Amino acid sequence: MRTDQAPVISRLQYAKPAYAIDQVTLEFDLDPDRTRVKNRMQLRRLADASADAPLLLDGEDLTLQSLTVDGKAWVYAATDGGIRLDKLPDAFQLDIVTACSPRANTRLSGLYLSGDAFFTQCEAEGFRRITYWPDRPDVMSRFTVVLRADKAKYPVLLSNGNLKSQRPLDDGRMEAVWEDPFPKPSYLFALVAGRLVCREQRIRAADGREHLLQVYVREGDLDKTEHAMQSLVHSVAWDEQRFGLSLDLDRFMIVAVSDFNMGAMENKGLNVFNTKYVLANPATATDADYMNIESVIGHEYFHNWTGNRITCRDWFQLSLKEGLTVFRDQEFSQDLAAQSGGESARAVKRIEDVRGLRAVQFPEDAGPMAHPVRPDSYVAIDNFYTPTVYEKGAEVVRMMQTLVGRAGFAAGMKLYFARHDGQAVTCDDFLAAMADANPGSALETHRAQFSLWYAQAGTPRLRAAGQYDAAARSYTLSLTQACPATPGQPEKQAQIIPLRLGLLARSGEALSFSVEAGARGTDALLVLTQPQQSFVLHEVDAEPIPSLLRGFSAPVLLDDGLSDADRLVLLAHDTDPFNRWEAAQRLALARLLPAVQDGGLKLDATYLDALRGVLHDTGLDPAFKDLVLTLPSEGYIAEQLGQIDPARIHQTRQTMRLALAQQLQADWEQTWHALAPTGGYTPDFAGAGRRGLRNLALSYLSLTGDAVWQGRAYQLVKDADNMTDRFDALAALVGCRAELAQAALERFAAQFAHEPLVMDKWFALQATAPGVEVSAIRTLMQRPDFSIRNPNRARSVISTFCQGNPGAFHRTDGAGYGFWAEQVRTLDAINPQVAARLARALDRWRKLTPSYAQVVEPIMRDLAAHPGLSADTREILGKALA
Ligand code: B3K
Ligand code: ZN
Repeated sequence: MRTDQAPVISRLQYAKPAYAIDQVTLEFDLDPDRTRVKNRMQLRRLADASADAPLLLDGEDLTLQSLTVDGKAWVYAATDGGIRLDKLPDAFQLDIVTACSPRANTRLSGLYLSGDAFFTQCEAEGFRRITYWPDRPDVMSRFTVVLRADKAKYPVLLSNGNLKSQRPLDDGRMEAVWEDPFPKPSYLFALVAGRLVCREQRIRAADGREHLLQVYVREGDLDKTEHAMQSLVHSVAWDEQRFGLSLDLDRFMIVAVSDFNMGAMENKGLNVFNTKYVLANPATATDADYMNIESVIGHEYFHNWTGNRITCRDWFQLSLKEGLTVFRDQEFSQDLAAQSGGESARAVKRIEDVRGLRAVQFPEDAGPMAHPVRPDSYVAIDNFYTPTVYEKGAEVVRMMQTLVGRAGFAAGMKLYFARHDGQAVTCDDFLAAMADANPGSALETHRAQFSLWYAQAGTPRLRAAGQYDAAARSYTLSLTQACPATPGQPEKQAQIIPLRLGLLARSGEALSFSVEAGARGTDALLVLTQPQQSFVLHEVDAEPIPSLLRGFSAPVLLDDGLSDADRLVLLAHDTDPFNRWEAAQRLALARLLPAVQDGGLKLDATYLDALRGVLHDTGLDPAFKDLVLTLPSEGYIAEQLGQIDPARIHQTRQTMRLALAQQLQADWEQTWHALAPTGGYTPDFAGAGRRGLRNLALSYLSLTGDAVWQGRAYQLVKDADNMTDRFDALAALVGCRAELAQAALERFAAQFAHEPLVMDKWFALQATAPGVEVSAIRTLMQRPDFSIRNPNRARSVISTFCQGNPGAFHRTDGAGYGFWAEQVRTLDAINPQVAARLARALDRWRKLTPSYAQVVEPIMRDLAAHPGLSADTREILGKALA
């Protein structure tokens, strides 16, 4: 058990393991209250370990029944969090028998129950809750797993790898034996046992090998598995085509579980998924759900190579697998979107990813939890599955690709596998492979500087200023970079920043230019390496408007010094869709920010005309228009301000939404009619884009208070043939506090009472309602279908309110904060991982204006002083209050 004084683990303390476990056989006698685990390991002391090196085994919440070395009882000593064995032979067999209680395991880490079935979650440190083991990713072993359980209750028995045998036992139980041919770290172990059904498909891969793909769900959910299976088939094909990486197992299984701490888990050959990222049919899932399923299935599948075949040496290297795999799933989704929606679909996907990065990672990088992509220390590693490790980590990998090109990146991946397949390695090893495969590239030349992206926390700020010399036909771009101090890192060094850019004439035409003599074009990549650096662009025929950081070529905050007029040109004409969207965001911020500070929002005709221009541009995808016409989120607006008054931000944004609704009413109406569905529902890029924009129109039109439009929304809640339209219509009514909202909510709940994932949306929608009171949140939590033990349901109400509804959560009377503290405490006793995530809702309280901050502080200090809080939650609160 972790104690109050849980130690800080430092990256530089890394020491190699002293023993290897070449082979292990685990025998499980599965029982909800007392599962017995017989663990037989073949160990050998490693060559560079000293002869008296102890063997350290982790163990948590286990009852130890017996322990023998080569068949003889052996003395062991208890350590903080496990046991230690001394005076061991060079090579030996270690047998350990333990018991654990899956039913008592409310943390959902280790072996636990969901409904009547058994599931495991071992990453990062759950395996130690199953058996004693050196629970660290650099110990890789070959696993054989024997599962025994009551045949009637647990007819399906699954583990990693290949099924070797299955037979009924005399006592009414069933036994299954699984063997994983690949050595793996303990965090990739999994077992599942229960009443499950599966969709299966056989595929023949490009190399001719046959594979069996299976998606396991509870009875009754089989009609929601087709999209998951299709996504898996696409994932297998994509990794072969793009990176030449094929499936290395005969059988690949996905299992859906409704009690799960996060999205999904890449256990070797047996991925376990939150039902949210598997189950979908048009009646229950939205377009966004379909998209997310595709991307999470891709993500977990891609881990098979980037994570499983090559894994992390220690948990500080987490981004080695996560940043790289997020990059891969982003590329996968872009490629798939482009197959059906062309290049503009790719851009839409990129904009969505950047929007996500800015919404969650930038704030993290600017707050008390700021940490490098490769952190230097942690108390609870589960607290470091963060947007920085994942999303910023993916941007770092993307910059490598930008610097060496797509072919160069593929060559780097090849070298990475040639060097490290089967090993547990570091972020440096990945960077080295990329650089070595691309001699002479900027990445290779500046490799040491590039590694600062892994080492330095904080979002670099980039300032750009341009000067045109008409006589010389040259444009000089002066760039300055600086990175703010973050906890433990007062000083920063200049980083390498790839900056893609183009130039536009005032008329909107792309201007060509050359960076070096000879190569004239309309787009170029500059590589900034100095704190201050100027670049001269030649052969520029007119004073340009620069379009900088195209495609968001680096995860930085850019001050481009452009005027409103410049941005209007970019919005109307930039050939880079990302920067067109970015121009719209900045134009909106230029109107929102002064209004948050001084009140009095003014929307000028030029701005409105520009939006109109986008809305009616037949050359643009509806999905892109949807992004352009959606205002920056309250969180993103807050990030632009020194001090945050969440209520004012909310009111100002609502005022601007209402103004856009009213001033563009005719345009919204036209959009709504023009995008009427033409056929049945398919969740493809084009269809989703049309629905997205049409439903955005509906939400604006409902906001005007017009009874006709609210009536139309109600009608859709009643009769839409798909969940996207039904739910968006419900959200439109709830979002404008329409009188019809209550009736619509009730009708919806009655219809979907037996669909937990749909009800999660229903709960979440009410938790984000403008102005919702804490008492209404408590009422939701009193419903019989609310359970704080189910992470999806707890998050749908509690986290959504505390993290997704800043306008209602932050109140100067502290009602929201008191509720938050109470829920963190309750959840912490049940499931520290979920509690610690919720604790982060207020980690940036110091940025709030004093009227809020003064109220938060005592509540947070009081919570932090509560004895018995988990190390996870304590770490978050400690950093927030430091
Ligand atoms: N690797 C898992 C995350 C495990 C989280 C443990 N707290 C899912 C993923 O990133 O693919
Ligand atoms: Zn991952």
